[in-house]
Amino acid sequence: MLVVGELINGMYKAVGKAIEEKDKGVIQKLAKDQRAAGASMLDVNTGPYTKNPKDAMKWLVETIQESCDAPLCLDSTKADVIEEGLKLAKNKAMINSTSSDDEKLEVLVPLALKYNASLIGLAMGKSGIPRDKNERMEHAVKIVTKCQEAGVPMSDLYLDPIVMPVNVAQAQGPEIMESIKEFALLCDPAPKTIVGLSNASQSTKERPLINRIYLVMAIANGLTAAICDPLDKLLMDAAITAELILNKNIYCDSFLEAYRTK
Ligand code: THG
Repeated sequence: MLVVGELINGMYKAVGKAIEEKDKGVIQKLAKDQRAAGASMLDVNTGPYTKNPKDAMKWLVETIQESCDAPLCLDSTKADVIEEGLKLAKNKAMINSTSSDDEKLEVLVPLALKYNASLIGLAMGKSGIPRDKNERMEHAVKIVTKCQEAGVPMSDLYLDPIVMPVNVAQAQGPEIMESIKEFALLCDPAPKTIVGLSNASQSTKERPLINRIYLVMAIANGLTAAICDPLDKLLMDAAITAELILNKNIYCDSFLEAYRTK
């Protein structure tokens, strides 16, 4: 599974403060620690309160790339903020994200092609958060079709069912699991799938437990990538073990170590 480290996000108080004060040390430590813990990519999100998100994105990308060579997942609701990151990214980047909204697709699909970036497609449109699996499928079909027409390979498309907190949207759990399974059936070769895992446990008392079980269940339904906290070692161990049981990786007694060495 592709692990995208979630910790460089202005939503976290310490990160928001580091962005404001241009404190490189905080960001570079988060980048290195997440890499060392097994993140293949790093999510980069300036957070909701940044006054100048374009400058913040530029500073974050430069700061991260001074300290490590991780590919970046550029996370913003604004296309111009994402492009600021794309211009600077040294490795193949990921665009986080488009929705099925035409205005979004018309800007972000060409951007993915221009920079040879992969693209996250949120299964939602203008009308907001999807209510069930059928709505998610409708949005996903629209995104897949648009990408196929434009020539974005399905191996570069990550469909996101939009994970909702289990405490306020408990009924969405099964809808989301089913969506992950059915996204992969939309075409052949199949698009990939991704979730923002920590959404699931927001404002709950058992965050690590919910995240770990949620991730294992999503993997069992075919999930191929997750934006999550790689510093939660038990979460990472759970993901590696789930993939062992699904025969996605080599069999041996020291499979955790073997996976990490690889
Ligand atoms: N899909 C996609 N991208 C995403 C999301 C998604 N990017 C953002 C988010 N969702 C995934 N990343 C996070 C990062 C942090 C948290 C949740 C999801 C989180 N933060 C603490 C909180 O809100 O309780 C912050 C607490 C603090 O201040 O320390 O939970 O779904 N494509």
